[in-house]
Amino acid sequence: MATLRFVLGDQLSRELSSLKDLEEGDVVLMCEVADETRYVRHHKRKIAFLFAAMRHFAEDLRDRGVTVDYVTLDDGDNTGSFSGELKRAVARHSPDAVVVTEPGEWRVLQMMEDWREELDVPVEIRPDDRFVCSHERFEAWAEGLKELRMEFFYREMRKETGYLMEGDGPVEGKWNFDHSNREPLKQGITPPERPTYSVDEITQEVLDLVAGRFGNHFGKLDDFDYPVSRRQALHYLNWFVDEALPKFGTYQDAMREGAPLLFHSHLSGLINCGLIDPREACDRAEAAWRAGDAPINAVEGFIRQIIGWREFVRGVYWREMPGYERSNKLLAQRKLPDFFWTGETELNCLHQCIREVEASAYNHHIQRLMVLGNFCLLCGFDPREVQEWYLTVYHDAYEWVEMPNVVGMILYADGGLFASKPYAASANYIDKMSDYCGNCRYSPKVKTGEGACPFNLLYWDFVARNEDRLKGNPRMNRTYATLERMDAGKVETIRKEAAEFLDGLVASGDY
Ligand code: FAD
Ligand code: DLZ
Ligand code: SF4
Repeated sequence: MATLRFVLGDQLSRELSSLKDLEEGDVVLMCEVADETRYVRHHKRKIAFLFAAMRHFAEDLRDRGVTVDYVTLDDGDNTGSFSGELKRAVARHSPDAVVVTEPGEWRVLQMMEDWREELDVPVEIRPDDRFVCSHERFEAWAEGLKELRMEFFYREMRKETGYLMEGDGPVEGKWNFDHSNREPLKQGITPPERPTYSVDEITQEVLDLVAGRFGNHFGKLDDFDYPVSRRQALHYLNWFVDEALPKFGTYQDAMREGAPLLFHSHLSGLINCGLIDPREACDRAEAAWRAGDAPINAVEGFIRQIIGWREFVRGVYWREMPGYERSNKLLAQRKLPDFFWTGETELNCLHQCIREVEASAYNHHIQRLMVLGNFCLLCGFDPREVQEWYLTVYHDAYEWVEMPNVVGMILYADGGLFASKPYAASANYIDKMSDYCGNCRYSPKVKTGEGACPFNLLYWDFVARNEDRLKGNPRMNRTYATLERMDAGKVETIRKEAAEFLDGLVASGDY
């Protein structure tokens, strides 16, 4: 009895649920399809990374004696869609059954459910057990809660996984060491140099394909040196744990011009596509702490991001879809300006972050949250446009993780489902955590008039603009009390200058 096992580009794990009971005679189907490359116009580097990883994974399976039917993008008969390629493969192999692992996006789950109707063979959709928390477990936890708070979910995950536990309680007596993780980068602290991975023949073919077919997509392909095979990914994980993890916690929120990675892991792309299992990343981090090689603030912080935030946002996505993508509680409608695609702006913090993502398809969390995200929130950009941008530009972006981070975390578009207040901040935060302001035409200290940092104007404009919607939030009491105490003329000036700034943003729709 032969089974066709359809593996998607973000399911590149030998332990995948759909591959668990693989038998002789079974065929693994993998395909590069145009629809997936253009449902948003992904960064060139994301497509290259994923295709290179897919092709290496197929080779890896073949080396282990598995029959892989791999359809390349330039195959003349390629229909361009998952559904079309699965139908062709069913015709080619006449399997008794099709087995898939559930996807990371709601739209693809709809396709999979249609396959059950459209194909003449049974289609089994298995849970994705690479995640620690099943959908049922998340539902059980969230049931009856009006607000979902990551911290409480995280503690449950700690207890269930046993990470950093001592009996029933957390090691070193605390669940969370975040207060030690907010240092700006001190002078003289140099981030470690990353290992690079040379481009082999398989990856070179992919780079040529992407340069030829996706030349008009955002981003650059130059100096591609990211891990693309399981062996390289494991090597990279070990490097991170040894060399960067020890300082990961302390400098987690810091930003420095020209140092995009600092002590961050750069593992999200590898974890999300399946080359690294989230549990093995946490196992190694915990082992480093137990061996005395990494401090608790680093290891707890890292494990919290993975079994806390990562699992939590996935739970939120599947609980809230469909419909979550249309959330817009702050009624934000402004178009995303062109400079999000070109980086051509005088706001140096934005300029640096956009130039970095253009080159590498990566920004670290605080850049995504407190620079780019904060700006999108303050300006009131349309949440659909912001979602599209975030899904397009990052190599680790899939809807299940991008959407809650954008809708819930940065834009407060869901009205506070999991953020107790909007992450809005003036220039002070960016100035404290980075060296961007020193090289900027604006000054973080100037509040209005010549040289005033737009974040300062936009912050109070945002607060005033959303008074009806946010004033009832107890965590905004101090902010609104300050606004009330502010001189009416000053508020008027701020709002006038903010309006001039916003009117000056060019959104041609050409990108
Ligand atoms: P590290 O700082 O080293 O963190 C370790 C790991 O923790 C990451 O690799 C990631 O797997 C996980 N993690 C950390 N924070 C989060 C989070 N908020 N949500 C989920 N996982 C988290 N992450 C994505 O993987 N894909 C996305 O599309 C994505 N979009 C984002 C959009 C916005 C607006 C924001 C604020 C965050 C987004 N994140 C996304 C989360 C986070 O910024 C990235 O996971 C992280 O920057 C990746 O870099 P790293 O691997 O060096 O992470
Ligand atoms: C992101 C992506 C791209 C660009 N291309 C492919 C592809 O050609 N084939 C494939 O199997 N997967 C691709 N992916 C990843 C899918 O978009 C992803 O599997 C779905 O969004 C579900 O998470
Ligand atoms: Fe950004 Fe304002 Fe600082 Fe310039 S002064 S880098 S715009 S925060």
